[in-house]
Amino acid sequence: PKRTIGVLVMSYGTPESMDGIEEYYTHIRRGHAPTPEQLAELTERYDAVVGGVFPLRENTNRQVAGLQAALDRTVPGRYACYQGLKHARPYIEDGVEAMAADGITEAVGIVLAPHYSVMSVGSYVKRAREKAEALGIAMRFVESYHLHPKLIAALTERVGSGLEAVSYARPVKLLFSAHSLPERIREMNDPYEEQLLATSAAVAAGVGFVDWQFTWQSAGRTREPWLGPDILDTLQEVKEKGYRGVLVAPVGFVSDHLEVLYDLDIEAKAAAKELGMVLERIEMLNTDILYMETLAESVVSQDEWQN
Ligand code: FEC
Repeated sequence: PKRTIGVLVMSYGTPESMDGIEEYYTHIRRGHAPTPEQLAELTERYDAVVGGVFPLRENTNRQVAGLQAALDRTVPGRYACYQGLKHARPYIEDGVEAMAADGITEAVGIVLAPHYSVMSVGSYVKRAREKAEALGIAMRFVESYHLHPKLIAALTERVGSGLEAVSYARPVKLLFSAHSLPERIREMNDPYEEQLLATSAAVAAGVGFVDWQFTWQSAGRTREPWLGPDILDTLQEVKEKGYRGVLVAPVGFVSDHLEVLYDLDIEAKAAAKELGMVLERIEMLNTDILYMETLAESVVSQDEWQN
């Protein structure tokens, strides 16, 4: 009989309801509960965006289903997808346990984030690997897919239509963005920045638009320095140079969620308006077919148990 290859699809995770925000935030802070002020502030951000609905959960569910369908088109019946979330249930470890319970002995892990950092994808992989080793599952991982031609094509298409949508506010600056990380990743020779710049350059070349730069967003509120410049400072700088329109392409993210719907659509948009500029952002990939195929092809490339 043919063996089934498990596919552990990992994503950031989001609370299941407003009541779950404290537990979620505590998990992100590695077991340290937030202060009441911090909790209130995060709750307000969720309230402002979604009013009690957490779009990342539904989007991740749909992406996992979309990847399953893409894999089934490639090799029918060979792959079975399981979900594992970094900061919410089902946790990464729960996903590995579910594979073991179904008798899976070989699996591929992939994260719904295209760029590798030891602090992002690296920590997902470490947790999955430890659990898989404990349960006797042989596991391989997709570490990044930031230059996959289908990913670049999907992003290029979105940036192209985004530029058209803001063309009434020329001159337009194209800003690629991603989640900031503590500056100390530089001492670790982390590929994160380089991979993000490579994606940005490939997409800009794809649309043939040269007036772009890269900026960070959503830096954590800790005392250590985070990678900059932050998008709010970049907007100020862009304004001073005489731009009237900005298109943001958050290429470090693949889904509609808090960091896009609040940090960009509410906070950055308001900042741009204050400066007298128009800010638009590209549509997120969500279940874009080219993105689903990017994931499927990346998974198959790590399936060393073929034949
Ligand atoms: O919609 C949602 O409910 C979840 C949105 C969400 C995504 C996301 C992605 C990334 N994060 C990354 C790194 C960090 C680091 C810290 C950190 C903190 C938070 C907090 C919230 C949050 N993150 Fe997140 N992140 C999302 C949400 N993130 C909420 C806590 C409050 C705050 O600081 O705003 C700092 C942790 C610490 O204190 O030590 C570091 C990275 C990504 C993109 C890659 C990925 O998806 O894994 C990197 C989505």
